[in-house]
Amino acid sequence: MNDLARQAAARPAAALVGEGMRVGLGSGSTMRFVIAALARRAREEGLRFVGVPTSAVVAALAQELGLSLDDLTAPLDLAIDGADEVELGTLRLVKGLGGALLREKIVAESSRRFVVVADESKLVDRLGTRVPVPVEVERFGHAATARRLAALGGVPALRRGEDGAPYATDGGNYLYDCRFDGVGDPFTLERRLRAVAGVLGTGLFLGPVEQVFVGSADGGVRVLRGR
Ligand code: A5P
Repeated sequence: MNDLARQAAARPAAALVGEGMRVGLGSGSTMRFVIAALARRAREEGLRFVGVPTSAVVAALAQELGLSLDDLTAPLDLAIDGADEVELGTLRLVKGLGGALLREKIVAESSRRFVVVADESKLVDRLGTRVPVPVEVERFGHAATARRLAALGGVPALRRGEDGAPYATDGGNYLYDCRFDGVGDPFTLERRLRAVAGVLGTGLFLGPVEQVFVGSADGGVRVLRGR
C-alpha cells in the first residue's frame, strides 16, 4: 500500500466530520492521514470537534496536531478506523495488526456510525485469508488460553515486539495472532473465541459498517456501502 492510496481513502472519511461531533479515531497508518486531514480542516475551516483516540500513539499524534480529545464518556456520532481485511459483500473486518483492536472495538460499538478507510490490498473474499485473526488475551495463564485457541482450529502465535519480548497492548495484555486459513462462519468463531475465559477481545469486527473508502495506488477512491 502506498501513501497515495491511504490519502485517497482518508480524504472523504475526514469530510464526514461535522461541527461539534464526537469522533472515534482509530489506529494505524491510514488513520494518520485521516487525522492529518482533520487537523487541516480544523486549521483552514475552523472545524471544531472532539476526538476519542483508540491508542496512546493516536492520542499523541492528535495532540501534537492540536486536536481536542476526550475519553469515551458519551456515545460518538462517528468512528473512523482502518482495517486489515475487508470482506467484499458483507463489509465484515479483521482488525488489530496494529495492536489496538480491543479499544477500537469498544469505540466502534459506541458510535452511531462506523466508517472504514483502507486500500485495495485489504479486500478479501473471505475473512482470515490475508492475515491472522488477532486475539487479545489476559496475561495470566496465556499459554493455557493459547491451547484453547488452538483447539478451536486456529494456529496461535504470541505476538512479540522488536526486542523479542511479548508485545503488550495499551491495556497491558498479550496478543495471539491466530491463523485460520479462512474463517467459515465468523459469528460462530467469534462466539467460541469469546467463550474462552482468558480472551478479552478479537479482531473480528462483525457489526455494521456504514461505508468503506477504498483508496487505490493511482489516488482514486471507491466507496463500498453497507447494507
Ligand atoms: C490497529 O490495531 C489496526 O486495527 C489497524 O486499524 C489496522 O491494522 C490497519 O492499519 P493500517 O492502516 O496501518 O493498514
